[in-house]
Amino acid sequence: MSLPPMLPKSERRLLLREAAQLLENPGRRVFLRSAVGVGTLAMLTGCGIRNGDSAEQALRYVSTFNDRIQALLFNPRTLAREYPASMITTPFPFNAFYAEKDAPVVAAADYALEIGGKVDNRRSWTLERLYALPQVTQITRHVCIEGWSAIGQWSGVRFSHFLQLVGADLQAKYVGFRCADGYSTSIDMPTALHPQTQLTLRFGNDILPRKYGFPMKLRMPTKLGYKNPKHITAIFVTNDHPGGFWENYGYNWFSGL
Ligand SMILES: Nc1nc2c(c(=O)[nH]1)N[C@H]1C(S)=C(S)[C@@H](COP(=O)(O)O)O[C@H]1N2
Ligand SMILES: [Mo]
Repeated sequence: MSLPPMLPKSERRLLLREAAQLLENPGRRVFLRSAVGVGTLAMLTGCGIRNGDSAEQALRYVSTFNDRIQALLFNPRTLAREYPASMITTPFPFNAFYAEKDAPVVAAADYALEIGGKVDNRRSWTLERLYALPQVTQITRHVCIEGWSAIGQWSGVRFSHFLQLVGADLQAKYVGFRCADGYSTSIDMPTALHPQTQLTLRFGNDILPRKYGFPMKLRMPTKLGYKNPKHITAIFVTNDHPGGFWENYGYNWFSGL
């Protein structure tokens, strides 16, 4: 990739070195490997970067631009592939920012899912009420940015149905999630309304086990693993970009598959 002629050579070398360090981060590698990522970085470094701008800033521009492109390319009607039960991966991998033994212990009896932001009904949800909603099942592939994927079966409430039930403003831009382990993430409204986006209560034939996100997670076969929050305690609808645990470290926000 050629760097802008308006930067002095020493600056260019510095910028490249900073960029290389930033690209050690797998989230950034993924989006920059794509044609959109590389092309955009070249374009931005060619005409957008002024003397003194850091590589960090340049990459942030690229990532935000990339989010917009991905959102434009996202087709809310295209379904992710579903698999036969014979292809389910066992044992299904566990992943979190801590070891399996440290997964949060959430007491079913005290659980009350908080609803906030641009919704008509902020009443919290007990597990009993969530279990009573109509349930759907999917057998889909979960793809983790760390280089593994696995097929699993998840059941729960179609998220678009849930958003309608709470009277969410479906014109709002984002849905954010907070989790019992301090994790957080957020998604775009079109993905929230995608037919395979699921408020998951069961894994296989069991109640969602502790390690996989008891009592409730969001399952989306259209996004990378880290966009699928486990142990959700709060859901909010907003127009202010909420970010997320890994996203705030620079992982690409949209992360569509
Ligand atoms: N609350 C919470 N959700 C999370 C994570 C986490 O650390 N905490 N890790 C994410 C990542 S990176 C992956 S790959 C999946 C792993 O889900 P699994 O344990 O069901 O395989 O959970 C995602 N959701
Ligand atoms: Mo992941």
